[in-house]
This record gives sequence, structure tokens and C-alpha cells, in this order.
Amino acid sequence: MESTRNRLIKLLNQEDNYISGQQLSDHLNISRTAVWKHMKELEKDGYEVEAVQRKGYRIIASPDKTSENTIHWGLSTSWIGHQLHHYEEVDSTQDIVHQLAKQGKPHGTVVVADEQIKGKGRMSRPWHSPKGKGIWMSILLRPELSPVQAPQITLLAATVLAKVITSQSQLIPFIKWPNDILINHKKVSGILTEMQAEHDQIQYVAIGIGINLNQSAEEIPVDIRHKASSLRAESKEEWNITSTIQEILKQFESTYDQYAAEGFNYVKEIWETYGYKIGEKVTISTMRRTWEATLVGIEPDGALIARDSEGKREKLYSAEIQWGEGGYDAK
Ligand code: BTX
Repeated sequence: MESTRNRLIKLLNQEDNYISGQQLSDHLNISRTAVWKHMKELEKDGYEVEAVQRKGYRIIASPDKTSENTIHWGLSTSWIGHQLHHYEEVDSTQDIVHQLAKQGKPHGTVVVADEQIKGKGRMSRPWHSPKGKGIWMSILLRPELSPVQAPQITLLAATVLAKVITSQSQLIPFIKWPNDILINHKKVSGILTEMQAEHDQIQYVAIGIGINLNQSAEEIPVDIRHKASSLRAESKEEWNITSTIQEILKQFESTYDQYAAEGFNYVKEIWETYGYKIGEKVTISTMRRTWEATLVGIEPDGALIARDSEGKREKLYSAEIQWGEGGYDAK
């Protein structure tokens, strides 16, 4: 059910059309006083509402700050992000989404924060998440999949981010297996997937997405500057956080629906077109040996497939890959 606030925003935002207080109260089925209170709230959120006598009201400027309202407004999805929780500051959006999942919140619930104090990467590594500089977001999914298929969702999320970056800029993103997004060999985004499963059934999956949007090169911490960047540093353009979140949610929903209908091959094909060093030679070191291989693609269980010089294919799960010259090697 759409909130009164959202319906109010939509009514006020009809191009060139003013709408009277009475019409708003009739449409929304609330009193004139309630309409007025909502208007005040909108102004607090940063909307500018123009009031013209005998004509009515309309929105002339919407805020550039991120909030539940600004994300909702103009979000044309059917199941993702309808339940949306925005925070100015959290330890980690993953912690919050786990709590919400345990409270029974639905498939498609989204948590967004302006800043994370304890943003986390894989294997408890830290994820730098400075205030207002990027997208720090978690999505709750309740897929009907077996736990072994969970890596497919991570791969899917990476294709979504690559598609959004491609559609919004001239940048050329690559997905470094399994789930880093690189631009010019530097990481601009990471994905953390955490899963709760029982009796061979996924209860829920929490997909954490971090994207560096507007840090300048100097704002990237010194210790990772050689291997990390932001979309702004690479594109030389400012990125709008709210509209990029909307774009990701829209693209996520359509990719997920298509995947649910067609299966993993749909994701595999897109992933491989963006795959970093796919079709190229790299050096691989496993516990047993070090060898030269050509990267071929991905498997339904999330493994990376490599082919050795004799044409023998091998599945890699957590091999150390030396990505080669100009490549991304650091952890
Ligand atoms: P990862 O383990 O692949 O990457 C973590 C590593 O990346 C760190 O050890 C560091 O070297 C480097 N790093 C740290 N911060 C950044 C950054 N901002 N940009 C580029 N490189 C960085 C990747 O883990 C998964 C990251 C998921 C982050 C999201 S944000 C929303 C959600 N909440 C949360 O706590 N985590 C996820």
C-alpha cells in the first residue's frame, strides 16, 4: 500500500498542474489539516512547494538528500524497496537487515544508510563507508533456492551494478570474480552476501552493496588508494545517490525476475560479458600447485572455470589469482 506521503508527492508533482488543498484532501481521503501537516513534513524533507492563490499547490524543487521519501518517490518497482528503511548513521546496514529479516519483513525489503561506522566486507574485512559519499545498502531476499545456489544471487547482484554503471555513464565496468566491480582496474564497489539457511532451505539472503560514488581520489583512504576508486573519480562527474539507488533497485528487480523465470544461464551470460580477464591468461596458486590458465567463465555453483595449457578445465572456488600486469592483485 503506497503511503499517503508518496501519493501526496505524486499529486503535487504533476507537471504544470496545480492542485487545490480541497482536491488533495478528497484524493487522499484525509482532512485539510492533515494535508497541511504533510506539507510541512515535505518541506522539512527539503521539498519546495509553491502555493498559488485560487490555483493550488505544486512541487517546484525536490531535495537532493536521501530519505525514505525521496527514494520512494519515482521508484517504479513492483516488489523491491516497498519496505524501505533509511538511516543517517548505522554500524552496518547488514546488521539491520538481519534484524528485519528475523522480524519477518518481506522479500525486497531495503535498508540504506548515509554512513556506516562498522561497514563490513567479506571475512570480517572493513568496508570504508563515509557519510554521503556512496551507496551503503542491504537488500533482503527470500528466494526459493537451495543454499548451494546462493552464490548465484551474488553474481546476479554484480551484473546489476555493472549494468547500472554502463547505462548511467561512459565508464566500462568489469566484474572481478566473484563480485568486485572494477573500473580501470580499481575497485569501486563490493558485494557481501550473507545467508540464513535451515534444513537445506534458504530462510533469507542479505545482499550488502557498497558503491563508492562521490569520493574524490584524495578521499579514498591512503592504504587502499592504489586499488580503490569511486565513480566520480573515474567519470569526473558527480553521481546522484538517490537516483542511482532507484536505478539499482529497478534493474535488480527486472534481473531477478528474469533469472527466476529463465534460470542461471541468464545471469551467467551477462556476468561473463563483464567478467574481468575472462578469456585472458592469469596465474593461479592453489594449495597444491601454481599454474597458468585462461579464465573461461562461471558455473551454477558460483565457481570460476579456468582452462590450463593442455585444455583441461578446472573449477576454482577460492584460489589465489594473480591478475597480472595492470591487474587487480591486492586483497
Ligand atoms: P571485500 O572483502 O571484497 O573487500 C574489503 C576490502 O576492500 C578491504 O579489506 C579493503 O582492502 C578494501 N576496501 C575497504 N573499503 C573499501 C571501499 N570503500 N572501496 C573499495 N575498497 C575498499 C566487499 O568485501 C564487500 C563490501 C560490502 C559493503 C556493503 S555496504 C552495505 C553493506 N553493509 C555492510 O556492512 N557491508 C555491505
